[in-house]
Amino acid sequence: MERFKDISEAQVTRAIVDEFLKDFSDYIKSDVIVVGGGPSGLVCARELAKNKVKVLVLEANNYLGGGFWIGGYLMNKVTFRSPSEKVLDELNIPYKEVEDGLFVADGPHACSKLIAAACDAGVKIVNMTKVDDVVLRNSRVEGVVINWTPVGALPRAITCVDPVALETKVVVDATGHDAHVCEALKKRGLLNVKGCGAMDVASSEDAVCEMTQEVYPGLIAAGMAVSSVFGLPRMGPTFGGMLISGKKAAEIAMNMIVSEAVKI
Ligand code: 48F
Repeated sequence: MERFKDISEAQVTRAIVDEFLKDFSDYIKSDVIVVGGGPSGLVCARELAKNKVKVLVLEANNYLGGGFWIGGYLMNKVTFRSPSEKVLDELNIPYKEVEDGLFVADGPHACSKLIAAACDAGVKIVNMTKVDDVVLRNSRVEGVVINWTPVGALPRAITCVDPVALETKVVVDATGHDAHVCEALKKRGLLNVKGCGAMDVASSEDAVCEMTQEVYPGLIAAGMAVSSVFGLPRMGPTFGGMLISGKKAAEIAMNMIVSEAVKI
């Protein structure tokens, strides 16, 4: 059997530290920061990266995918309503039509394909990093304030750890039901976040896609964050609206970047 190359512990550590810091330093300024690596955030980031936009995904968890691994009730089948199967085709995600216009895919397969597609398109990802606040200048969101996720889990007595900030032209809040970035504006009375409404699958997905928009200068809401901001009905374990909302958010971000108004 062929022997593994002789590499020391120091070399392994240096490879990790050097490569991480090189990427991190490069993305202290970016075109778009997508907060949250669930289905809407990943689709949005992929679209942007495909269009050569410098995009960073910040994810609080170790793993990406948010609620996309599991459908409902801890069962790992995810559903999609027509016409969102077109996005599944684009991502080469296998699915089955169980009713006219209702499609089912395996959660792990769909989610891992989406993550891989985002990475393949050139999306940079920093995980275990929680967005705590926004950078706000001249009534515009121009960045995010971040800390390592574990810092928030430490006892208060030992958590005097200041965060750092990243600058960007556009922030996308794709943090799901929590609408965490929008909440940072709400607590200052700058944005109303209503909280999502009761479940109504039939109307929810059209509503979330229609209402995906810039909710405050420099800040776009995508996915379930849109439902939370505008009090739209929740949709439960059907994901087409998340994928298409992510695409729309990317389109809006592109337009914002090219518009003269965005200068940092
Ligand atoms: O919740 P999530 O999957 O959001 P989504 O893209 O999709 C919603 C569906 O999964 C489902 C649904 C409709 O089908 O009802 O719930 O809108 O993913 C949100 C991601 O954001 C991360 C979180 O860990 C998850 O991976 N996240 C949340 N808050 C923060 C964050 C934060 N403050 N900083 C960084 N990441």
